[in-house]
Amino acid sequence: LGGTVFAEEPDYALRMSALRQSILSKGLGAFLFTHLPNIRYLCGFTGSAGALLVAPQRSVLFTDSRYEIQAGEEVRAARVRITRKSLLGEATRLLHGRKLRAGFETAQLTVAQRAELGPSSLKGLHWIPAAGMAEELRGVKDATELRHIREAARIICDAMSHVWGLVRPGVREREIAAELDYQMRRLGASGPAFETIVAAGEHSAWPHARPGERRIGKNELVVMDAGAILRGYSSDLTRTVYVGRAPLRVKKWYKAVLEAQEAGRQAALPGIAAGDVDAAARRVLRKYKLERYFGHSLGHGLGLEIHEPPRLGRRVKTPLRAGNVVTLEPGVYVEGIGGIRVEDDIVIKDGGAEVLTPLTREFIEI
Ligand SMILES: [Mn+2]
Repeated sequence: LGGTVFAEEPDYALRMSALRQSILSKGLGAFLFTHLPNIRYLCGFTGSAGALLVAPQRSVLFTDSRYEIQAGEEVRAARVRITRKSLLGEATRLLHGRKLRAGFETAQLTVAQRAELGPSSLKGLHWIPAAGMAEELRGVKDATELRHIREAARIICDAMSHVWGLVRPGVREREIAAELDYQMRRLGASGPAFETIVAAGEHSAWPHARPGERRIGKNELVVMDAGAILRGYSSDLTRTVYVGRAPLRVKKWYKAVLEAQEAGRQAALPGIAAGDVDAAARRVLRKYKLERYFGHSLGHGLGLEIHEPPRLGRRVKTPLRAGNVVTLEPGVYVEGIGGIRVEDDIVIKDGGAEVLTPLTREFIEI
C-alpha cells in the first residue's frame, strides 16, 4: 500500500524525540506542558484538561476521569495517568526525589498553578521558567498539518464567497456573521477559529470589531474576517467589499492594500526576518501616504492556534523557515469613514511563498 494511506496520523514519537533533544539542549532534565495546543501537538490529546510531563525516559499525560476513554484512544508517545487530584501536583510528585532542572511554560501558567508546583527549588528539583519550547517545533508544519490547513483555508474561502451574495443594504452585520459560521460548519469545519468579524461603514475602521445590530448601508465598506477549524487546524481570511459604487479614494486605498500584501508575499522567504516582511508591506503603504492608517502587525503564524509564532510584526528578528504558515493582512483604517483589510494565508517555501486561500482579491462592488 505504500506509506501514504496511513499518513493521516502525525508522527508523535518523532515530535517527542525532537522535543527531548531541545529540552536537553536547554540544560533541562524534564518539561511540564500545560498549554493544551502544545499537549495536543506532542501526544494527540484533545481534551480540555491535561498536563504533560516529558522526561528523558518517558512522558506522562495527566488528566481526569472525564477523559479516560478519550485519552486511551487519542494519546500516543506518552502514558496516560487518570487522577482526581491536582494534575500539576501529581506531575510534580513524579519528579520528587530526583535531582533535575524541570522546565515549565511561562506564558501558560497562572499564579495558582505555579503554586501547585511547589517551591522553585526543593531537594534537588529546580523549576525553570521557559518559553516557546513546543512552539518552535510547531512553527514548521509537516505534510499532514499542511493538508489540514489547506482544507480549512478552502472551507473559509467557500463560506466567504457564499455570504457575498447576502451583503446588501439593510442586512445586519450579525446576520452575515451567523451565515459565515453556519456555512463553514456545513462545509466541514468543527467551528470558527475566532469570533467572526463583520463590520460595516465607519465600524469597519475598527480592526477587531464585533458584529452587531448595525445594518449595512448604501455606499459603505464591509470588512469580513473569519477562520475555520478543521481537525484542530485554523485558517484565517479577510475580504473587504463595497456596497455601491466606490469613490476613487476608496479604490486607491484598496489598491494600496493589495500592493502592500503582494510586497509582503514577495519578501516572505526562508531566512528572511519576520520584521522585514512586515517592513516590505509597510513601505508600500508609506509610498501612498497611508502608513499611519495601518497600526497592527502584517500577520501571524497559524496552526493549532489562530495566533502563534512567528509574528510578522515590526522589528521582529525571528527568521522565517520553510514550512511556516502565516497570514498576510495589511489594512487601512480611517476613523469615521471605514476600513479595508485583505488577509490571506501563505506557507513559506524555498522557491517563494504559496497562497493557501484560493479566493479572488479583486475589489468587489456589490
Ligand atoms: Mn488574522
